[in-house]
Amino acid sequence: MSYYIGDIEFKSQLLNASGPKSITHRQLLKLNNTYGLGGIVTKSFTLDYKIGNPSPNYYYNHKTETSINSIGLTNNGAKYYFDFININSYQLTKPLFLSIAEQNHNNLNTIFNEYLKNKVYNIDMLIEYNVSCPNINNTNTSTSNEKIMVGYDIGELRTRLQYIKSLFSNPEYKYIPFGIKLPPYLDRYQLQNVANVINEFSDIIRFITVCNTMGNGCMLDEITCGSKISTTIGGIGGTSLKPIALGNVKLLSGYLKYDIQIIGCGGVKDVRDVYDFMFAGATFVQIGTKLFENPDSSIITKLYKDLISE
Ligand code: RRO
Repeated sequence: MSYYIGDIEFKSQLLNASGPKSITHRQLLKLNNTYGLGGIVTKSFTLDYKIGNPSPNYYYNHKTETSINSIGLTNNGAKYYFDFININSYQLTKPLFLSIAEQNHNNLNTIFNEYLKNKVYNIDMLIEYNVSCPNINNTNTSTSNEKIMVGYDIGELRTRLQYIKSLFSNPEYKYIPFGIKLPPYLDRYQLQNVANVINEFSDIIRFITVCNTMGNGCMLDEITCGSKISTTIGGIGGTSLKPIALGNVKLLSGYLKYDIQIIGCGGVKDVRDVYDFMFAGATFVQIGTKLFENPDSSIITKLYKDLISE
């Protein structure tokens, strides 16, 4: 069975979520070689390399199957990810989502130009624009430039998309399969407004990923009562996020124009979860927390085999 975003074909609806095991060339190649994974998503990157937050910046609670992270956008910079494509083009077998979290307009333009320069025609490259990282401005390591997250700022979201659309007026850009990764929304009016903005830009938005981790979480150690992560506050993923992600997918699938594909993300660990997201309106799902917890990525292969044997 095949799944599509535009005319890009995927052999499976399972994708990794940006972040876990997707920072280095080696990790990305491993994802490419994971049987059952339909496409690869890179760690969100910026034009320039970012070191991220000090460790510990990730913690997983086994009892609740819930994670917290404040990785802090650790990435090797755009050139590194375009190099990955060029060096490995002969062996990449799956569509590749470049997850971009660049906030600066000029830098974004540079990354889009690099995309065109590096487009290798035998590889399908999509762009997942991340407007929902909970760990950029609001950790206790940042003291200035505090700003509302773009995904929660309807005006800024529209401005960003207008800018990106202006880039698409270059005929070459028209062929970029573009989508955005949204944060979880707890307010229905806000969700409707976001859906309206996405519909306004349905000429460039081919897919949305719903959703990123839920920001402003905190997990404390049972004995010391100290924070499990160095920044105290971080994004919550895994099982605790699933009902919110599912509700967001359900509502957005009702509000959005039908040709915008939805990628569900939040607490996917078994076949039931994949079906839940499909029933809610998603075509694809991403696996984040469970992949972090699964050193050899065998969860993806198992999930795929379970799905095709149903
Ligand atoms: O790197 C991170 O801290 C991070 C990112 Br960019 C994101 O989009 N979501 C998340 O939970 N962590």
